Amino acid sequence: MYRARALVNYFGGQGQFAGWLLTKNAVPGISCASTRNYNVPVASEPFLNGSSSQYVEDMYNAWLADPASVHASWDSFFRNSAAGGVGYQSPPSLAPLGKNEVLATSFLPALAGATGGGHVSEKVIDDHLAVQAIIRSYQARGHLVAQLDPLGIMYGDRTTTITDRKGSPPDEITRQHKLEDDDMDRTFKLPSTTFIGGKEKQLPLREILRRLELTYCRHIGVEFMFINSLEQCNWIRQRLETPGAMEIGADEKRLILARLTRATGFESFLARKWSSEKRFGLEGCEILIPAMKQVIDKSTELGVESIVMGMPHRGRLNVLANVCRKPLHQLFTQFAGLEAADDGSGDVKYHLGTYIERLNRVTNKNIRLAVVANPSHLEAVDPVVQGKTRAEQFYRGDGEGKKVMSILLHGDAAFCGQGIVFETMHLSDLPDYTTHGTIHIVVNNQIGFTTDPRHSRSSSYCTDVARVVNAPIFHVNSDDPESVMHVCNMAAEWRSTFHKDVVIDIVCYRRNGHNEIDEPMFTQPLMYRKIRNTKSALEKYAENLIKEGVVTPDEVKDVKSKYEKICEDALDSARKETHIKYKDWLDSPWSGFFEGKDPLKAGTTGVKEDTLVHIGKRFSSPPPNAAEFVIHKGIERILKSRMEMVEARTCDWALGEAMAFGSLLKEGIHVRLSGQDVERGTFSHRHHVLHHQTVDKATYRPLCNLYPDQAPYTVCNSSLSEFGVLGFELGYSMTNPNALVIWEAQFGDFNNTAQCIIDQFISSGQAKWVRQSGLVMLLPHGLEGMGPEHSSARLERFLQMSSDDPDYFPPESDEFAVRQLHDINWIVANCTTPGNLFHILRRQIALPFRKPLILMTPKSLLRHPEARSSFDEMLENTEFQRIIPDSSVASQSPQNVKKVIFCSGKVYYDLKKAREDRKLENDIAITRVEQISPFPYDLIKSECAKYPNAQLSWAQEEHKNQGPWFYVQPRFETALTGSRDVVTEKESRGWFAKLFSNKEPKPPPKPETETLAETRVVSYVGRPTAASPATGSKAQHLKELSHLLDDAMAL
Ligand SMILES: Cc1ncc(C[n+]2csc(CCOP(=O)(O)OP(=O)(O)O)c2C)c(N)n1
Ligand SMILES: [Mg+2]
Repeated sequence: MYRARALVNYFGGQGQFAGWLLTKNAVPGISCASTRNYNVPVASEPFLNGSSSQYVEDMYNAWLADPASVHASWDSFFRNSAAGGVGYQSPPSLAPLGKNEVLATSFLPALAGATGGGHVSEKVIDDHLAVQAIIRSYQARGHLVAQLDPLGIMYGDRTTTITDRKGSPPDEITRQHKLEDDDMDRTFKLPSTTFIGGKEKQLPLREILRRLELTYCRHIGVEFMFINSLEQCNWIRQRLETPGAMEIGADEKRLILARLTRATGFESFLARKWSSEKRFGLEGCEILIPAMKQVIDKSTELGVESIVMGMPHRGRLNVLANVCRKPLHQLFTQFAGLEAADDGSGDVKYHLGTYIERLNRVTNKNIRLAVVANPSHLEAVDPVVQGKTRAEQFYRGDGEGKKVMSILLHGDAAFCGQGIVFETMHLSDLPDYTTHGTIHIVVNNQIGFTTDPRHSRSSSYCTDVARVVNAPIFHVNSDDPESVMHVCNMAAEWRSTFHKDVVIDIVCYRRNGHNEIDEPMFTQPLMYRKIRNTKSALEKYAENLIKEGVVTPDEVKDVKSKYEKICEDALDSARKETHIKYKDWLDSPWSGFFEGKDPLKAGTTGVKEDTLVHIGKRFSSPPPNAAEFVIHKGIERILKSRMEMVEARTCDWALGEAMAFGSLLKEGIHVRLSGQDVERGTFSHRHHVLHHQTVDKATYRPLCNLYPDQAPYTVCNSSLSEFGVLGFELGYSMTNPNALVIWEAQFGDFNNTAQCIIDQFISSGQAKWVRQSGLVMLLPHGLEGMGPEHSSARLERFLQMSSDDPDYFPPESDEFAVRQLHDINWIVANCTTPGNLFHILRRQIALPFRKPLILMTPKSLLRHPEARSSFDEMLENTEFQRIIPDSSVASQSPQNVKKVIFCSGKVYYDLKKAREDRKLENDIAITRVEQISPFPYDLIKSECAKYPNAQLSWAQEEHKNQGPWFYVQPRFETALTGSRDVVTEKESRGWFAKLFSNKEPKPPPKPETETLAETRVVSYVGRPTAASPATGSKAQHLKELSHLLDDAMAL
C-alpha cells in the first residue's frame, strides 16, 4: 500500500501531512466520516478517498507552481504543513454520528498489534486510506473488468478479476495502490461509503476485495459514481453491495425460467413455421422478455398503472406476444399476407403498435401497455413515446409520474449513433417535458447490421449518452438471468424513488444475421464461430437450475411443450382468419371519440361576441394583483394597444391566436403550445407569459386565467431541438383528441431538422398505423430579405407530400370541404388574416376526425396594419375561408377584369399595394388561396368562372421550383377541366379487388368543363428557379420583389 505513503512523501517528505491527519483524527469524539453534503462528487466523498486525494494532490502541485493560484485557505494549509505545523484543525463536532459512521478511535480495537498502545500509527492511517481508495475504485471502475460479455470477446483484452482467480485485483481497479500479501489478512474498518460489510463494521482485506469483486466485477458492471447526488450513489451502493442482495428464491427462479422458455419458444416457433420471413428475432437476447416483465412487475407493484413503450425491430414480435400478451393468432395472421379489412395502407409487422389492458398476474393489478408504432428510422420514436407518456400523466393528474411511465428499448448501434437519443434525453428533466424518469433497455448484441462497435462508436460504451443526465447505467451479462433480474428490479425502484432516467444495458449477442435471411459469417466470422458454439441462455439457465435442484429436466421439457401447444393452437385459429385489421394494431385508441359522430359533419367555429370581448379583455389586462406585479413598460404598452383593439372590435395576429386558444379553453379543450421561445414569441408578438420585473420566476399567464372552469393552457419554451420536441408534441397529440397541441418552429426552415418526424409520422402516420393526430405545426414563412435561412418553411415539401390527387376533382356537394379534409393526410394552409387563423385553429377541434395542420405563419404580417380582422369575421355565423375572393371594385364588374391573380400568404399585401399604386383596381382581381391543400377545387373553379374574360395567374414570392407552384399548377388545370384519368386511393383498393375478380376497372370520369380547358391556363408569376430559398442580399431581394410585382401587374 504505497499510494498514501507516496502522497505523504510528496507533501513534504517528513510526514507533516500525515501528522496533520493524525492530529485531526486522533481527537476523541471527532467523526472521520463524511458529513458533507455538497452537490459535487468530490465534495461529497470522505476526505482523501480516490478522487479527493487526487484533488489535494492537484492543489498541491498548483500551489508548488504558484501559491497564488490556489484559494487562500489551501495556501495557508500547505504553508503550515510545509512548516511542520498543523494544516487545519476542524472544530470538535457534537453532531450525532450518521448511519454507517464510526469514530476514528474505533479503529483501535481492530488494529491491535498495528498500533502502539492506543496511538494510531502513520502506516495504519495510510493503509486505511488506501483501502478506502480501493473500495471507491471498485465502485467507480469495477465495471471495466466485469464479465459482461456472454461471448467473452468484447472485453477480451481486459483483466478479469473474479475471485476464484489467483493473484491480486487488476490494475484497472487498484491503479497505483499496491497490495501486499501481508496485508490481506489484516482487518480494516469499512468507510461509510460501502455496504459490503452488512452489519460488520470491519473486515479482513481479503474479504473486502472478494465482496467488492463479486459486486462490481461479475456479471453486473455499473456506472454510477459520476452521479452528483451522494444520496443516489449510496442508494445504488446499498442495493448492490449489501450481502445477500442478489439472492432470490426458487419460485422466482422458476418464473424466470418459464418466461425465458416462452421467449425462446416463440422465436423458434416462428423460425420453424416461416423460415424465410424477416422477423428480426431475439435469438441471443431472449432474456429481454423476462427483463421487461420484471421491470413491469416491479413498477406495477410500486404503483404504475400504465406503461408506454417504444422499441425498434429487434424482438418486437416477441415483446408484443410475451410482454404485452397480444393475442398470438393476431400476430400470426401478419405472416399470412392477408388483405386488410379496414382503411390505410399498413406497415410491416415489426413496426406496428399495440395497446392492451390486462391484469398483471404477478402483482394482481390492472395494467395498460402500449407499444407505439414506429418507422424503420431507429430511435425516432423516442420523443414520441415521451410525449405520449407526458400527456397521459397530464390527463390523469399524475404530476410525479407515479402512475404512468415509459420504457424505451434501443439497439446498441442506434443508441449511440442517433442524435435523437441525446435530444430526447435532454427533455427528461425539463418542467413541461419530463416524464419523471424513463427506463431505457439496450439490446446490446455488439453489432449493428454488419458493423461492429469498433467502427460504430467512439465511446467506450454504447450507453455513454445517458451520462449527460446523470442516469445510472447497469451493464449486465445476458447469460446471467438472475443478475439481469436484479438490475431490472433496481431500475424500476430507482425510477420510482428518484424519478430519473436509468439504463439497463443487456450485453448479449445476435445468433443470426441482421435478419433471418442475412449471412453473418461474411463479415463477423470469428464472432459467429463463437456464437455457433454458445449454448442459448435458456439451456444454460435450465442446466443451472437443474444442478441447483430447483427444477427437474422433465419440468423444463414440460414448460417448453406447453408453450408449443399454445403457439400451435393460435396458428390454427390464425389460419381461419380471412383479413387482417389494422385497427388491431392501434397504439392510441380514442375510445368514444368517433362513436356516434357523423364523419362528415364538422362543428361550427364562430363564437359569440361576448366571448371575444371577455377573452380579449383578459388577454390585454395585467395580473389581478397588478400593484404588486411589476410589468415591463414595453409590455404595458402592448397590453394597452391590445385593449384598444378589443374596444375597436378588431384583432391583430396575436389577438386572433389568443381568441382561438381562449375560446377552446372555455369549451374545455386543453391547449398546449410548445417550441423554442414560444412564450414570448420569436418575433416578440405573443407575450403569453408576463414576467415580474423584480421577482425571479414570478410570472403571470393571462390565458390560464380566463375562466374559473376553463381547460388548462400550457405554453412552454422548449429545448433547442426540433426533432425531439416536434416528436414529443406529436406523441402528446396522440393521447387525447380533445386537445389542441401545437409546435411552433423558431423559423419555419428549422422544421427540416425534424424531417423524420414529418415524413415518417405526421404525413404518413394515419395511412400506416390508422392513428390520427390533430397536431398543428406553426412555421414562420416568407421572403422578407432576411437571407437564405429564416425565409422559407419549405412549403413545397409539405405540398409534395399531400396525398390528394392533382388530377381528381372530387364530386361537388355540401360536404365537399369536409370530405376532402377527411380523405387527405394533412392540411396545408397559409392564412392572411387573424380571423382566418382563428377559424382554422378552432376547426382542428370542430372536425369529427383529426388531421395534422401545417400552417405557414407570418413574420412582418404580425404587425401589418392591414392584417387585422374585425370581430365580425369571428362571430357565430362565420367560418374558415378556404379562399378569400377579391372584394375590391374589380369583383363588382367581373366581366371587365383583365387578370385574376391567385396567391397565398403575405405576398397578397404586396400585390394589393402594387395594384393600388398602379391604379389597376378595375382590371386586376386578387384572390387568396388560404387553404392550399386539400386544394379548394370547387371554389377555384367558381372564382375562375366569375371572371370569364380574365387571364389567370398564380403569383408567389417563393422561387419557381419552391412554394406552391408545382402543387397548384396541375390542380388549377383540374379545377378548370375536371378530373382526368384517375383512380383514388379508396377506389384503387376496390379496383384491385375488381381486377382479381375479373371485372373491368372503373373508367375515368368525364371532364366536366372541356370548353374552358381549351381556352384557359394559369401562368406563373414569381421568382425564377433557384437552389437557395432566398438571396442573402437585401438589395437583390428588393429588386426581385419589384420584378415580381411588375410582372404580376403587367396586362
Ligand atoms: C436511422 C436509421 N438508419 C439506418 C437504418 C438501417 N438499419 C436498420 S437496423 C440497423 C442496425 C441497427 O443496429 P442496432 O441498433 O445495434 O440494433 P440491432 O439490429 O443490432 O438489434 C440499421 C443500420 C435504420 N433503420 N434507421
Ligand atoms: Mg446491435
